[in-house]
Amino acid sequence: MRELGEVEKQTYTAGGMCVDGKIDVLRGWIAASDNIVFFGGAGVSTESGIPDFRSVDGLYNQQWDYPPETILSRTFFDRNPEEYYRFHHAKLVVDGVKPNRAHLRLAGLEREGKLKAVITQNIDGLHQAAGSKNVLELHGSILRAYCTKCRAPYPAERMNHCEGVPHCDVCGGIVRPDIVLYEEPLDQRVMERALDYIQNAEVLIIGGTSLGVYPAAGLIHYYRGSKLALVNLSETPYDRYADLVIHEKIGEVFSQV
Ligand code: CNA
Repeated sequence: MRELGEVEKQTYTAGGMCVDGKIDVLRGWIAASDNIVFFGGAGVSTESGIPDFRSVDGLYNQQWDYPPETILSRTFFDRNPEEYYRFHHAKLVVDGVKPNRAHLRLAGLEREGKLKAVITQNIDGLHQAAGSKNVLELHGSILRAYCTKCRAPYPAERMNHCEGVPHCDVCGGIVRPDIVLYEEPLDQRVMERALDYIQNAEVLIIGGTSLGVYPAAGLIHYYRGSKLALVNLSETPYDRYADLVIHEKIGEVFSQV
C-alpha cells in the first residue's frame, strides 16, 4: 500500500480517468481499509424515491409557496404549523420507500468490520432500515416525534399519517418531529462523535450531498487522511479538496465496490 501521489490525485479529480477506473480506485481503498467512514446526504436516498433539495427534480424546483428551508425553519413551524405539516405529509413522508444499493452496501461494509460509522444529514431512517447499526443522524429523524409542550414521546407513525397538525395525548400540545429545523442547533454530542470518527478515519467517503448545509458540511474539514472520495451526481464546492471525485449515481457506484 502507498499514499496517493500528487500526479495521480490530479488525474483522479480532473476527470482524466474514466468512471470505471475511478470506481476501481475506490474499490481498492475499501478493500485495503478497516477504518472507513461515510458522510452522506439527501442524494443517498433519491434512488429510493425520496427527492433531495437541490437536484433539478428536487424540492427546490417544485411548486410550493415557500422554499423548503423556510418551511423547515423553527420560526415557520411555530407560526404556521398547519402549513409545515402540509409540507411534511406531502413531501417528507414518502410511503413504501426501501433502502437502495448504497444503503445496503454500506450496511454490508459495517457487518464486514470495514465501516466504522455512517454520518448522515438525512432524516428518513433508511440506513437503519438497511441494517446499519452505527448511524449518526446529524439532523434527527422523522421516525421519532415528541410534544413541544411537555416533551412526551408521540408515535411517529401517527404524526406522519395524521390529518393536519398532531396534538399530544397527554397535554394537547403541538407534536413535532425529532428533526433539527433550520435556526436550531445540532445535537452537540452527535456532532462530537461525528467529528471524532472523521478525524480518525483512514478512508472518508462523502456521497449524495451538495455540501451546502452548515455546520454539517464543515465537519469534513476535520478529515486528516489522504483518501477522501466524493461521490455525487453534481459538482460540489469541495470537489477540489477530494482525492477522488466520482460524478455518478451513488447506488451505481456502491453496487460495484
Ligand atoms: P441537497 O442539497 O439536496 O443535495 C443533494 C445532492 O445529492 C445534490 O448535489 C445531487 O447532485 C446529489 N444527488 C442526487 N441524487 C444522487 C444520486 N443518486 N447519487 C449521487 N448523488 C446524488 O441535500 P443535502 O443532503 O446536501 O442537504 C442537506 C439537507 C437536505 C439536510 O438537512 C437533509 O435533512 C435534507 N433532506 C433530507 C432528505 C432525506 O432525509 N432523504 C431529503 C431531502 C432533503
